[in-house]
Amino acid sequence: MRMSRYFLPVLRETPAEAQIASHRLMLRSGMIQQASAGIYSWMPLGRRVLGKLETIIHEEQAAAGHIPILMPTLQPAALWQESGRYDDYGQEMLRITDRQGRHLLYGPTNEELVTDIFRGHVKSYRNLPLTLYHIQWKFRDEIRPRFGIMRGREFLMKDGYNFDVDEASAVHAYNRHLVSYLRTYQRMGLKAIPMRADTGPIGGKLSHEFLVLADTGESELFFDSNILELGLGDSDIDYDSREACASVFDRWTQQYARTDETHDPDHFARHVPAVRQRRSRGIEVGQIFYFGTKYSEPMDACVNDASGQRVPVHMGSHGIGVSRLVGAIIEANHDDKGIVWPEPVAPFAVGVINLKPDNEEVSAVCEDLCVRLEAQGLEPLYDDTDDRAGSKFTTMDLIGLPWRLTVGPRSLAAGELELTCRRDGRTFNCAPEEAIGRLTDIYGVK
Ligand code: 5CA
Repeated sequence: MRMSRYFLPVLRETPAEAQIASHRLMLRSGMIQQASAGIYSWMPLGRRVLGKLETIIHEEQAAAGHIPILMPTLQPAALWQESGRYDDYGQEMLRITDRQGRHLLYGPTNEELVTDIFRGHVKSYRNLPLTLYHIQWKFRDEIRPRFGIMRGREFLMKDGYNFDVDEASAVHAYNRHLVSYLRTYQRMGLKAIPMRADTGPIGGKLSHEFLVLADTGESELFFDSNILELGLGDSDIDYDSREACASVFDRWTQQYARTDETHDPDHFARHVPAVRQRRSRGIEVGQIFYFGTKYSEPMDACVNDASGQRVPVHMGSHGIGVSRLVGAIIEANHDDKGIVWPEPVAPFAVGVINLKPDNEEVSAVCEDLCVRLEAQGLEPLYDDTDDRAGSKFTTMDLIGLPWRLTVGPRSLAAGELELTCRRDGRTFNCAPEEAIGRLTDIYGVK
């Protein structure tokens, strides 16, 4: 992509309304623009990052055997009256009446709608297990939207819903989601820690939130530092194996890790050695629930089990805050010059800076570089503008592409360009060929 033809409305000044780094940097780098309180437009750069996150989520959901669908943002109130949540949900729900006087709502979550889809079609345990999910905009009329997209009113969520014949298979679905979420966050360059959670308006008794450590997070966390040592290994999990998923669940949940909502100070003091007690803040980037028959019973979503008996299905729901994740990733990856994207979620793989766009030889090398990078599937953002070099570097640092290629007449005379790492400033002077080779290695191009 040529910068001269792109739409990258960066701001030079720091917006006064932004209190935390991610909000500030998203506004400054032209990723988002506020439409009204808690509601944002996603500009080209921000939209690209959302797209990267969605791709990772879809790939990990497919690996776990979950099936993508797409439900609408507007839902009929009647379904929520069936479950009893229409009145319970309170003022966070945006209620709408259409010209026919029909009552609708902008979905804050989708348990009812997906249960309605399920009950119309699935009648036998033989068609289970089934997990349907989508990535769709939600609306919650938060009383205090803040920190930009971090606590928005309209926000993008991946929400999935499992349908199982009994509790044991629904618990397996729960564990499977925990594993697949850990893998999803890890691929985004984040360490997200599952913590026991309250269930709030979604319901049920079993729930975990996933928290990313960050000083600016809204949740207060208490945990055993041992949990920071846990990883997923390089194992390819067998998602069909109840034992394999349960063992990952056990490993991650046997260490003390709670938010202020569920924290038990006595237990923490008695069972976690003082040297391992950690207190910190964190950003909630996902939550999983098991709520049994809370929706299937009132909505009559039943299947025939193996003995021919009609039973309500056991369900859970599982959410990832997709738009909030963009903020969480920036909170965890920035410095005083701007964002520092982890490679897997970067909006472009590499920035190419042309220091002398009016020099034919330099421009030819830059253009050739871009063609060859694109051929490898590595999208470059090519700064071919007439801006001053200093301003080009400032913008590149602000938008935080992980790697930068700088091409100018002086180094080119020696057949070289500069490859620079955004995170640590490491610079390699090398031939274009070698730079492309390094980048394909870094990005694992096959
Ligand atoms: N139905 C369940 C799971 S699908 C559900 O709605 N869960 S939730 O309420 O926990 O939301 C899932 C995730 O959406 C949260 O973990 C959080 O990361 C994100 N989220 C929730 N509210 C907001 C908000 N106001 N702004 C941005 N992200 C949000």
